[in-house]
Amino acid sequence: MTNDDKLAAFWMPFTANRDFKRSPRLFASAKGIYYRTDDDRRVIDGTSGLWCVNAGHCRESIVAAIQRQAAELDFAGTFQMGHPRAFECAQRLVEIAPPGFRHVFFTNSGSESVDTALKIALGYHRAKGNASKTRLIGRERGYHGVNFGGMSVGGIAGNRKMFGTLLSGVDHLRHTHDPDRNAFSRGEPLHGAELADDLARLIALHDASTIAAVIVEPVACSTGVLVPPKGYLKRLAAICAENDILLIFDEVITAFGRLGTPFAADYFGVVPDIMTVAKGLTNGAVPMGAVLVQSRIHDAFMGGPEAAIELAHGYTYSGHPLASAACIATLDVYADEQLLTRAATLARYWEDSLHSLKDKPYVVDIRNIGLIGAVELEPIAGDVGRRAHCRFVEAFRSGLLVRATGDTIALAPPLVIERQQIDEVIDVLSRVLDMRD
Ligand code: PXG
Repeated sequence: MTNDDKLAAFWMPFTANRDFKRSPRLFASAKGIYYRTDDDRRVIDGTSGLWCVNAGHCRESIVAAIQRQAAELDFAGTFQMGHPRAFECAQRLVEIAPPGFRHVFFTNSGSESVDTALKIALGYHRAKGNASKTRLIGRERGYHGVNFGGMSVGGIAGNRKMFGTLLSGVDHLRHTHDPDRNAFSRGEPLHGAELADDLARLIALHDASTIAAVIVEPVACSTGVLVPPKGYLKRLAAICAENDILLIFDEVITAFGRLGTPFAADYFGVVPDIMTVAKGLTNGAVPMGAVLVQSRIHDAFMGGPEAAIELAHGYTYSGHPLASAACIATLDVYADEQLLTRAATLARYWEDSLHSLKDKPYVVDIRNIGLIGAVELEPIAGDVGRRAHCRFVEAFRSGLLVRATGDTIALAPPLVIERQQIDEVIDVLSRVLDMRD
């Protein structure tokens, strides 16, 4: 069998399949912040897998919890039945969530969390007697997964254009990226809080009585790491509150310590109505997502007959035993090693290290917050994305995993990274950025 034959069957997600299968990049194992490739090279994980392995790879206690659970209770549904781990898992999440988040709905991914959150928002207004509040507002350049709801409120053209008319009744805020005023900002950019007033424009256009919810990523990561301007999220939250519009924070990447606080909501001092999470929820070890809701949202559904199902929504694997066990073990590791706040102690070092790359060829911007970083390169005219992709491939060959999105190189190392390992990441990246084309 040729390489091509062996790899043909798996239609890979978000991948240039033909290009990949001509020269594949395969990992065979991982430990801590390092992967090993199938040809036994060591690669530093500069992206926590896909922004999910916050505590580092193959943590023994998480592995053991999954193994134990698989042997004890492999599956039990959570439709009109239950098993203790899912309840424990929800309770543990509520304990670390910002004030007022007392209820958790389980899903299996970020995309499912987003679609669930949008449905809860619609159901909430209907339950409150405001059935005309159905419009959903996303933001340009937002990424909320790939299901129809998330894709519709998402704002990345390439992810939308092939798939028809999407959901109706959706509009988008302007994105917040303003390199003319904010290039090379350290942390939150100074300029652009007024972009939150774009919501007032949409309210003037559609009327608040038709708008159910606004969904944003506190930090828009997939689109190339756009850090919100100082004051922007507070202003957005105030406009939502004044107009009875639910604010959904999509925290699929930002939750579980990425910014140096348990949730981005804590970092920005904004309490949304709903939060979506996934990824770091189980340290990436078993697929799981969740939607955290404020009590008043949950309670609005609880008014009907007690024997009636309050929310006609859920997944076969909502609160799956293996995922629940992985989640509990993950939250234990986060607590024992204080990982939910560790990024705060490294953020300044990370920031200084990243910004040392400022004068490398083609670099037009560097952005950072918590343990997230981005180096944006000037695109090759007529070939957007190629420059960053080439550096991604070269970084992998040189022993560093990064993400390339457009012409931005994104980084988000595991929260257990040490300073000298940050130096290692920056060293490799620095050499890769010296590439000329
Ligand atoms: N919301 C946000 C904010 C995300 O970042 C999703 C929803 C969807 O999650 P699932 O689990 O359905 O993939 C995401 C996922 C990247 C990258 O490198 C980002 C994501 C996934 C894969 C790659 O930018 N984000």
